[in-house]
Amino acid sequence: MSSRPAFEVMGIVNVTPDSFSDGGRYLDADAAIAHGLELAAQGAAIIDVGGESTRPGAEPVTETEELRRVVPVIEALRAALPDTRISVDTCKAAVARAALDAGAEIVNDVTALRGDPEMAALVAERGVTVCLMHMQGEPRTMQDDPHYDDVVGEVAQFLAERLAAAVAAGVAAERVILDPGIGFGKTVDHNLELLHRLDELVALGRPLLIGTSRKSFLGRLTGREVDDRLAGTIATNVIAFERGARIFRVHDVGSVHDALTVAAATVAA
Ligand code: PMM
Repeated sequence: MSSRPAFEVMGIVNVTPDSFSDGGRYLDADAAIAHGLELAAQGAAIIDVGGESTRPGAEPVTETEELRRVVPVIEALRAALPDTRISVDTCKAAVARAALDAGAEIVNDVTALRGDPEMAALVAERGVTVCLMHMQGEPRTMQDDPHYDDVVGEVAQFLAERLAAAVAAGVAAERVILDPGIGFGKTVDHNLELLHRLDELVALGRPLLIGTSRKSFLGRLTGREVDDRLAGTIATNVIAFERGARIFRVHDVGSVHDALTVAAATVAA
């Protein structure tokens, strides 16, 4: 029983008016902080705090506004949760820098260090962990007509290249998490193919993060609205775990943590 494969649940706190499933719910700092505390109590090892929505069609947010949204939340969570890691979901180096100063220790950059020319140097200099995610296109237009000849091969190649670029910029390879970016410039079939062949991404040798939580492909498969996609979220996370993913970015931390605890126990049995 003691050799159970480890997993970590990353709980999502979106301090945004327009994220697709929880937009507007935690825009107020106190509500966001209370939500982060609740997710930690439910078993989140990491709390991911974001101040800019990356939903398809989302408009960019100014640096000042993003800082205003995330920094007080990170400061308060850091003070209240000494055993929980905090990550900042941003592609702006200035926001990442302020978040790290406020106590975050992971940078979750959905542009995989391509969005801001100063981001790679910042991550290298601070020696922090970075999540590099695949995205085809940019949030405003990424779902217009995504196309791949071989989605898994192309995502794997992209992640390998971004890992190499990070290392070339001075980031330790051991500090890198990789993420195929479910829903970022991908059709339903692309997302399913990535989940089906996840082992090809695990072979890149870095921990894999998966974010399927409440995403639209689950709605397309089940006919469920965004607040009613927990079963699909659990199914995809358990399958991703079984295929080698190790970090699970979700809104419904308690339920997914329970599901992964059971999945991990069966793997070890
Ligand atoms: N998905 C969203 C935002 N940030 N970060 C990573 N690393 N992986 C993801 O899949 C991901 C992300 C969009 O979901 P949200 O609007 O519910 O936060």
